[in-house]
Amino acid sequence: MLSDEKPSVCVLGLGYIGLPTAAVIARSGCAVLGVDVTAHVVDTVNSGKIHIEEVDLEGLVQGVVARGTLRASLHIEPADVFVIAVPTPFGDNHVPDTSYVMEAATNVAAALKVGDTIILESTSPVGTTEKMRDLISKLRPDLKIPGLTNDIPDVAIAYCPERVLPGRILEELTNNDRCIGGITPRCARKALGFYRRFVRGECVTTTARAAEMTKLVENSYRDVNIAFANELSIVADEMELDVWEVIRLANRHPRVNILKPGPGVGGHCIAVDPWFIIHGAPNQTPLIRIAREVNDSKIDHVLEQAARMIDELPGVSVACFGLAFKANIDDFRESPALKIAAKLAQLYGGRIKIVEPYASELPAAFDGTEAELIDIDAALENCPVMITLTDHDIFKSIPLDERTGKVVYDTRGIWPDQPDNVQAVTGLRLAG
Ligand code: SAJ
Repeated sequence: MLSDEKPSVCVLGLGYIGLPTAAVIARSGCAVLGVDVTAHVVDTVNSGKIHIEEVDLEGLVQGVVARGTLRASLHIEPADVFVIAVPTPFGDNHVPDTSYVMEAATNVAAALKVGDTIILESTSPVGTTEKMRDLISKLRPDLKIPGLTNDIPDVAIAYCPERVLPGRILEELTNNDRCIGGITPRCARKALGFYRRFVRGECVTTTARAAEMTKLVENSYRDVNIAFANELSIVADEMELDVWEVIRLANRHPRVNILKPGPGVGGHCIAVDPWFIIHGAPNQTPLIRIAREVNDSKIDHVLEQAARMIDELPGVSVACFGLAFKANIDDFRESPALKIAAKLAQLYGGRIKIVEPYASELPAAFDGTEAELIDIDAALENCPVMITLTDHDIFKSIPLDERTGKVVYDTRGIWPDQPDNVQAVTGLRLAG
């Protein structure tokens, strides 16, 4: 392949990152094959549709599938560039599980030819790209592998983390800076040439290990900062202060920017990635570990407060606003909102009503409970108690006169105008 020719690309994993990535690469004119283990995902993509919710993604996928630059399959095929975007969950005791990455690398090894580039995008513990390289070397002894040969290697291997924010994926895929870590500088330069085809942000090269750590550090930085906000909210509850007002005032300082408290931290990234650093350096990470624990324990704090409020108002219906882990998306993975609402449903049965415009039915966590999915209007008509768990824009736009007289526990601070006689802040102001 000459450098000005468009490479053929194979993207392994068509999830929240892999599918948008495949579509954006296909838009740049490269022939892309998306590979996934789920037949439903493959069929959906091949029919020009998508199985996830993401702004503008369906139109893009429809276009590139219609043009023939993107197709999906259950099986890998030879390509010039392989991009691995499979999940890296953790197992028992928060030990990172890289088995999906290694499985993908095994499949790639079978399809590799001289001149190919393999790029890992999945969030991974430091050293994973080298492990992947070692596996490929074992499976393909006929190839000269970077870092293990004194000759010019036959293939390039690099790590390039995704950094996109759900809800803004397409824009951020194109415009964010990328950090590209090569097993060798030559590998990094090869991968750089590929990303420059579809990334407008700056692409910076480094080592694979530094790039792996950079990704983990970004999400841990956010987790630690959210933990600070969550701890403040618990302190404010104790001191009967409005945490939102305190944060607003403190943020007027030119060098202070406190994030927002909430019911806990969710999603498959920020609540997971810090454990990869902790696992790699357990004795050097007290701050990162405690931040994780503070954010996880915020769920229990909210549950306790909510239960106290509900117990003081026997018999009334309670509307939980939101199940998604963050605003304006349909993603319920690792969602504190979902965990809290499901626990309340177990405790209070049919008194609990769920308002979630991004769900067409209640998730499995509610099986066996009598909780019911209702719309915003029904909640405002029939539920004297309202608990906000997700800050969807549609909830924010409910005006004060529709909330007047309600008892509100607003864990997200979406209704700052809620009068004092109800629960306008994370803390409760119940009589006694
Ligand atoms: N949250 C708060 N308070 C805040 C901000 C967030 O409670 O002030 C909560 C959210 O409600 C949510 C969780 O934190 O439950 C995570 O949300 P998020 O918007 O901070 O992040 P994600 O998980 O959607 O995406 C993150 C991003 N990383 C950073 O901002 C450093 C994104 O850029 C990454 O690409 C993504 O993780 C990933 O895939 O790793």
